[in-house]
Amino acid sequence: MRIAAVEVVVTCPGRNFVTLRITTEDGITGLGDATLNGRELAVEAYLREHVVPLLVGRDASAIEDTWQYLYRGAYWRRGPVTMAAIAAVDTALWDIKARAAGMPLYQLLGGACRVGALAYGHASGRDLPELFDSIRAHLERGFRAIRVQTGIPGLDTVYGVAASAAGGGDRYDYEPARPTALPVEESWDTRAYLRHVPSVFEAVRSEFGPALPLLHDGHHRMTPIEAARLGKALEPYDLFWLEDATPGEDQAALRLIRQHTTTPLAIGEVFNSIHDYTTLLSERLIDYVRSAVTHTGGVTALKKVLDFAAVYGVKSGMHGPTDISPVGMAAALHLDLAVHNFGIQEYMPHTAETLEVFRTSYTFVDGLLHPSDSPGLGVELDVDAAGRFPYRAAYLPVNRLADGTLHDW
Ligand code: GCO
Ligand code: MG
Repeated sequence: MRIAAVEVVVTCPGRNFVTLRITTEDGITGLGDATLNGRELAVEAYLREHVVPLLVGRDASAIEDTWQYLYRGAYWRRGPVTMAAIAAVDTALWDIKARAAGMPLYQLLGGACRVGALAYGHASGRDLPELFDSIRAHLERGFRAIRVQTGIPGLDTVYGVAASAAGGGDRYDYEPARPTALPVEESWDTRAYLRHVPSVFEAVRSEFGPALPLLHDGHHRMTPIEAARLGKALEPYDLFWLEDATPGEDQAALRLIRQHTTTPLAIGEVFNSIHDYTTLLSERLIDYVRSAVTHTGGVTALKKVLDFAAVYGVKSGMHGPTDISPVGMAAALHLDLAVHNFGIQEYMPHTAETLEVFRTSYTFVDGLLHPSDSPGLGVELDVDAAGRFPYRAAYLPVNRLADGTLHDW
C-alpha cells in the first residue's frame, strides 16, 4: 500500500484549518489535522517543503516507522510546528489503515471501552445573569459537564468569555483567534481575578446544585502560589478540574500547587511531547492530560502518553476547542472510546461553514460524543468547498497588566 499523493489544504470556513490528505496507489485517502492556531502557515510550509517529499512512495501501512522517520530523522525534535506536522501524517495513516480494514479507527485501537465520551461545553458570562443563561443554554443543548469562565469586575474583556450574551443564535462560544491586523490586547489583574472567582463558583453551585461537573481554565495566568491559593479557595465547590493554573513549561510549579490543594489539576494543551509529562506523571502532580492528537504527534504518540498516564492513575481530558479541526476532533473521539483511562472530552461545536467543508459523522447525544462506526476517522474533506474559503490571517490575543507589562494569557 504505497503513498501516491499528498496534499496540504489550508482553508478558512469561519476560522483557519490546515489539513493533510494522503492518497494511496489503490485510491484510499486519509486525513490528518495540522492546525496550529494563529501560526497555521508555518505548519503548512513545514509539511509542504519538508515532509510531503519524504512521503510519496512510502508504505502507507508502516505507521510507527513513518512516525520515527519524521521525528528522529529530522534531528530537530519536538516543538509545536514539527509535532503538528507529524500528527497530521500519523492521523492520516491511521485513517487509511482503518478505511482499508473497513472498520472505525477505535476498533483498531482495541475497541470501545464505553458507549460514548462525556463532553464538557464552554459556558461563560460577563456577569452572573449572563453566565447562568449560558449554563442553562448548554444544559439544554445536552451538555452534562460545564466549563465556567467569568468576566472580572474592573477588567474590560477576559479571554474565554463570549463577547455577547450566550444562548441566542448558533454561536455560544468565544473564538480564540480573530482576523485582526495585530493581536487584540486584553487586560489582566490576578488579584481581582482571585477575589472574584470563588464567589462565582459559590453562586453557580447554589443555582445548579452539587452534582453538575464544573471545570475552570486558569489559562496559564497564575504563579504557583496564586494557583495554590485558588485551588484551595475552590475546594468547597468540588471542581472536576482546574486547568492550566500556571504556565505549562514549568513542570516543577505543579509540585507547589499540589502540596496545597486537593482540587484536581489538568494541564497540557500546549504540550507536544511525552517528555513534557515525565515529572508531572511520575510524581502524580496532575489528574488529567490535556493534550490533543493534533498537537502531540498524532494518535500513535498520544496513545503512548495516555498509557504512561494510566500507570499513575491519571486520565485523559483532551483539548477540543474550535481550533482542533473536525478531523482532529474525530481522531480524539476514537482514542476517547478506546483508552481505559478516559476522563472527559472538551467540545466546542464547529460552525455550519466549517461543517460544510468537513463532513463529519460523529454524534453528540445526551452529553456523550461518539465517533460513529464509519470506516476510518469518519470525516470527509470537501476540497471544492474548502477552496471557497481562502486563508485569512488571524491572531490569538495578548494580555497586559494595567502598567502595560505583557502577561501570560
Ligand atoms: C481551551 C483553551 C483554548 C485555547 C485555544 C488556543 O481550554 O479550550 O484554553 O481556548 O486558548 O485553543 O488556540
Ligand atoms: Mg485551556
